[in-house]
Amino acid sequence: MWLGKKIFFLFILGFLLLGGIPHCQAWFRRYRFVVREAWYTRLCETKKILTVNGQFPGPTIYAHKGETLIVDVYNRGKDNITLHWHGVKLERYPWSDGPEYITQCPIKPGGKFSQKVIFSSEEGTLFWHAHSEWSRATVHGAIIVYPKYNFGYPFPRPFAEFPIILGEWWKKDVGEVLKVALKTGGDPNISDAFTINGQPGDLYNCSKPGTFKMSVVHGQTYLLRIVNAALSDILFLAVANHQLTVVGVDASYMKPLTANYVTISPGQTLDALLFANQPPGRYYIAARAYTSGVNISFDNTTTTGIVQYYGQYYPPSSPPSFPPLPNYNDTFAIINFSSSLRSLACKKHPISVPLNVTTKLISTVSVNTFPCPNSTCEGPNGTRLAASMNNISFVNPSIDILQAYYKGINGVFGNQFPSVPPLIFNYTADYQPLILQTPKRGLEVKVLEYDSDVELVLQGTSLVAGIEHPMHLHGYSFYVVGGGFGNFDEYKDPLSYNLVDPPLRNTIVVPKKGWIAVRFKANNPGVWFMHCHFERHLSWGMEMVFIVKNGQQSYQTMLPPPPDMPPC
Ligand SMILES: *[C@@H]1O[C@H](CO)[C@@H](O)[C@H](O)[C@H]1NC(C)=O
Ligand SMILES: *[C@@H]1O[C@H](CO)[C@@H](O)[C@H](O)[C@H]1NC(C)=O
Ligand SMILES: *[C@@H]1O[C@H](CO)[C@@H](O)[C@H](O)[C@H]1NC(C)=O
Ligand SMILES: *[C@@H]1O[C@H](CO)[C@@H](O)[C@H](O)[C@H]1NC(C)=O
Ligand SMILES: *[C@@H]1O[C@H](CO)[C@@H](O)[C@H](O)[C@H]1NC(C)=O
Ligand SMILES: *[C@@H]1O[C@H](CO)[C@@H](O)[C@H](O)[C@H]1NC(C)=O
Ligand SMILES: *[C@@H]1O[C@H](CO)[C@@H](O)[C@H](O)[C@H]1NC(C)=O
Ligand SMILES: *[C@@H]1O[C@H](CO)[C@@H](O)[C@H](O)[C@H]1NC(C)=O
Ligand SMILES: *[C@@H]1O[C@H](CO)[C@@H](O)[C@H](O)[C@H]1NC(C)=O
Ligand SMILES: *[C@@H]1O[C@H](CO)[C@@H](O)[C@H](O)[C@H]1NC(C)=O
Ligand SMILES: *[C@@H]1O[C@H](CO)[C@@H](O)[C@H](O)[C@H]1NC(C)=O
Ligand SMILES: *[C@@H]1O[C@H](CO)[C@@H](O)[C@H](O)[C@H]1NC(C)=O
Ligand SMILES: [Cu+2]
Repeated sequence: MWLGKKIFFLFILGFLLLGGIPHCQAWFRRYRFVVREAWYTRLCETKKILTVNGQFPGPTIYAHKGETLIVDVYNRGKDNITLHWHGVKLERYPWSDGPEYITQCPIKPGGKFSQKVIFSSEEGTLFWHAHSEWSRATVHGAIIVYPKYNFGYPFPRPFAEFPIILGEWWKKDVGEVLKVALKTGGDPNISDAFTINGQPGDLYNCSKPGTFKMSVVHGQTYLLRIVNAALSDILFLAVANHQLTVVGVDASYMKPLTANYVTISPGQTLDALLFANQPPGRYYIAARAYTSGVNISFDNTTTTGIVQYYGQYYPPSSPPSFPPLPNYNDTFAIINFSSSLRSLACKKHPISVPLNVTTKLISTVSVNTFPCPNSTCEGPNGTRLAASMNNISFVNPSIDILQAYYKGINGVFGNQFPSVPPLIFNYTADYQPLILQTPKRGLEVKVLEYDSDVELVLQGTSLVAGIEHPMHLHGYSFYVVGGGFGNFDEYKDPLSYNLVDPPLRNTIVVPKKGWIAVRFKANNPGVWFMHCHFERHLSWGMEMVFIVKNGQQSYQTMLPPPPDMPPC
């Protein structure tokens, strides 16, 4: 500790002597992220994957609440790349946000971009990931945001913490999987394994030696920082003989929720306490998919890690016990868990749910199809699979929307994203007329006035294949005030909203044939992406963009761009 302080002091002294801090520029902690390929062996096969610093999962970023960091991103790979700080609001600074062609053009091979990551209200676990095509399959890592210095957690201080990063592994190159799917118009190949901290675990071939193990001391409490970085599946996770107490989601604290299992969708994060209070031994952590899709193939394998107690116990060689997990199709298990989450909503951790909504929006989220010449595509009935919000299947521009907006370049995007579905129909009916199935292609944003109080209802539809959608909003967290099955009823349903202690999240699962209502105050000016966090749905067009205008005051306006924005 002392040595560390001395070295730090000498460093600062040297820094000042060697020219000092540049004029008017604060000093920030920096991370060096080199995006490059590396060889990895999983499931008995060796292949090249894209990584950051050769690591899979990538390096963990540590911050304290309210801190600003700089990540110097070097692209030493063969393809364009962008990086996104998932759940970090980046107040007034969308320039670092990362989604390709939304807030920046990609970092080309050989290029570099120094991304300023501005933390504000986030506290808990988040993650960072690539935001171009499917590269986030292997380019991701945890972000851990500690309380401010000299502040504690709103729960007993854990003895130690472990990131639990859930991922998905394809034996084939993921870029190739996407390319083939987009070419044929069919469903992309399912993954070959799920992973915990990069390892498939004992139940897969050739995987036993690498299985992730966390060693615990009997009687102590551990904080699991769980991230779902998978591309295609909502997951159930449980630990044999142990319950988990969820204390935070999406870097926002929750009232403690003790459960036998947790559910987590792609894009979501959970902070959960594990009490090492069982007889010393070895216990499996296991995770596998949930799906409501009928006749949709999915990866039904199970990834495992091991909780192993320090000390001696017999027989040490017996296999660890296995936790019960809900059935693959147990919708109740998913809904019951996520609707049991409640914000702390106390004096120290107050909430501010918008009560006087000024902007009401409703958007459908649908899987769709486009016709193919001679019905030669591999989607249903020879069509090409697609997806949409309010019947618009999003088309990427060739220069990023943020730049176009900031510089006033016309013709890049339209501002006519509809506030309500363009056609009222029975969204959740068992059978839908084929004529409704084909969306429009377009690029329309929704412009929001600064400080408007927004309510957004996301309505799932049963077009093509009704399935759930984990919807993620950049630049904001939102309060999840309501949700249900069937069609949203604008008169009846708001009566049962939770405006007292709704969970604050950045990603929420719209249930199959159901809806979700969220609220947020549009007080972060910029260009902010909203999309399904199932990667195939994103590739098919299930996304839209909010432009939040500047406010009147200088502290309510977007900051200027950095000098090194990647050129288009
Ligand atoms: C997709 O899966 C099929 C059948 O298992 C396999 O033959 C094909 O090589 C896979 N293609 C890609 C790109 O993963
Ligand atoms: C493991 O390998 C065996 C033999 O090659 C094969 O039959 C089996 O399907 C594999 N299991 C998994 C989970 O891949
Ligand atoms: C629903 O979840 C709560 C909180 O985890 C739990 O107490 C309750 O038993 C669950 N209900 C059912 C029927 O599983
Ligand atoms: C699912 O597939 C089976 C066999 O192909 C078929 O008989 C059944 O009708 C399908 N169900 C639905 C809901 O599409
Ligand atoms: C997983 O899916 C495969 C292929 O559909 C099937 O053969 C297998 O029985 C399933 N396994 C489990 C555990 O459901
Ligand atoms: C879920 O799967 C089980 C076992 O495969 C089946 O018996 C049950 O009918 C399914 N439930 C629903 C709601 O599809
Ligand atoms: C709600 O908003 C409207 C429109 O901005 C405003 O006229 C009204 O006074 C507000 N009501 C409350 C209680 O804030
Ligand atoms: C579609 O089918 C017609 C008649 O079989 C054929 O003449 C035409 O070349 C086909 N077009 C394409 C794009 O395959
Ligand atoms: C498939 O296409 C044919 C011809 O356009 C149509 O009659 C039929 O209803 C379609 N079926 C489905 C399930 O889309
Ligand atoms: C919508 O479809 C559902 C499921 O088929 C049905 O129960 C409901 O009555 C329909 N609603 C209306 C208004 O037609
Ligand atoms: C979407 O727009 C297309 C083209 O205008 C139309 O044919 C289709 O019926 C619309 N579908 C819905 C669900 O609004
Ligand atoms: C990489 O990004 C540049 C800049 O936007 C673009 O011109 C180029 O087409 C991209 N390359 C690929 C393969 O997408
Ligand atoms: Cu989706």
